[in-house]
Amino acid sequence: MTAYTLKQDHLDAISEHISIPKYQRRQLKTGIVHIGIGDFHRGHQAYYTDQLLHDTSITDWGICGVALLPSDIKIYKALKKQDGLYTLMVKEFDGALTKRVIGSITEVLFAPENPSKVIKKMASSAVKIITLTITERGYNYNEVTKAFDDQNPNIRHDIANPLMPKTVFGYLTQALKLRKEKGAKGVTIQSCDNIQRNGHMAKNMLLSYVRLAEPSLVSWIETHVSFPNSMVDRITPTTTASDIAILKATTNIKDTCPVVCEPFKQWVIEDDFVNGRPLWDAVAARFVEDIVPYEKMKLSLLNAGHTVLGILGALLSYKTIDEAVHDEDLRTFLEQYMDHEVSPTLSDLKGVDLEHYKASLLQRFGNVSIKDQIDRICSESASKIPIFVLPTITANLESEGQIKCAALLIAGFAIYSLGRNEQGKSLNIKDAMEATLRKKAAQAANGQPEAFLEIESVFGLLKSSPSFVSAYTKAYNTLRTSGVKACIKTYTNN
Ligand code: CS2
Repeated sequence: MTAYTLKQDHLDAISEHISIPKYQRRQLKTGIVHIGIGDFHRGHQAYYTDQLLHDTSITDWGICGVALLPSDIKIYKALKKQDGLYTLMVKEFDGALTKRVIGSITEVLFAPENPSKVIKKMASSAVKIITLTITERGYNYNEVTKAFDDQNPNIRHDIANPLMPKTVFGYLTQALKLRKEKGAKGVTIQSCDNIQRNGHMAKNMLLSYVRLAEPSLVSWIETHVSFPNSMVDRITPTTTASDIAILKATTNIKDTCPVVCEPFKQWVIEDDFVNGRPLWDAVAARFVEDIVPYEKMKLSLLNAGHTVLGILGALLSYKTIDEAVHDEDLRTFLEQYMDHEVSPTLSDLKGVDLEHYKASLLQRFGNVSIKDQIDRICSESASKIPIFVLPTITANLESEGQIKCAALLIAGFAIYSLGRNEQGKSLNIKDAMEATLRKKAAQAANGQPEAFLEIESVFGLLKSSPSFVSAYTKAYNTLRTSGVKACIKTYTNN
């Protein structure tokens, strides 16, 4: 069978083996600029939009994908070569693979190569929405001061070089300034990141930047730009060489950047769009007035659940989330954490069957086909823990609720940060805070367990809570003396 590189001109040739976009891609107008064209965006928002373009005759919601960071060059080049096309490989529970070519990304730009092109694109009047998947760290929020980090060298760079920005804030500011000057309509900035009240976060951080860099723009933004909160959910493991090979072997497609994902997907969005929006609700996205309870549920159960399985699973030498959740002891421990520590903090959640949600998470984590990498989950834990786990601990400390499982998790993270698991194998710590984590973990192992809690940007003021410090120290010492298995067993037997 002749193999074809995935490209617009080859779509007909490959359509015998895979479902392809049937809509006229070349006629689509770019209505959305998306920053951050990684797997999460391409497995989720770009998929929903592709589905919508298929099901309707709408032509004004093509996506321009922007690769913002110099390190995004690889994905930019791959997508550029493929005319924005890529394959979505959905790994079903029964092992079946559903494949489809996604066509909603119709343009791709590499910001470091041509900043002014990106700014002009974001300012074009056809563009009505700018969406963001820039990761937890991308918001430049300082957990200690609870404010925008204006000392970040890239932020200082953008203030000094407004037309050659490096950060998302520099780009957005220039684009909004241009829109204002042209008298263009307002625009919606929609965060799709795993952050509680992600729209508020985007707005607050952007306005903080604008106050420093372009103060006269503040009031225009306040009246012309909306920032809906949204909850985005679909597990997208890192694509492996074997996924690419399977794709080639089962179709005649050479695709260097397919996305792998689970069948489940969910998108709940606050309906606050100043300049129109796609009918994503026609393809099962949900528009609601108040997103906060949904976000809280997802972040504190799914994402924190991943962190529990990831950190403790890594210490036990597991490589994938399904292996970790199929360990009976670990699963029971996770259930305890969810039932006794997270659920009580979600009492304002109405109209969602929490028990069903938790059960479905265990099933999703257990999907043996997707093999979600523990390395992926543990990466950047220092920015994930404050969002996924800390709010639960803080709420329980306030209400005198249970904190012992969370304390064990943090103690596990202190041991993980030593860089070796229980079998002495080295762990692949991928974290912007790696040096600090390792330093504090070493101090902890040297007879001062509480030293690890001094990393305020991760643990906030937990070090000043006597009940947390005591639960954490107890867990730390038990983990060190008895190991993860024995420790979680004692925690779940009581
Ligand atoms: C994961 C998320 O990165 C992580 O720690 O928990 O990427 C998770 O897979 C997605 O949020 C699922 O929607």
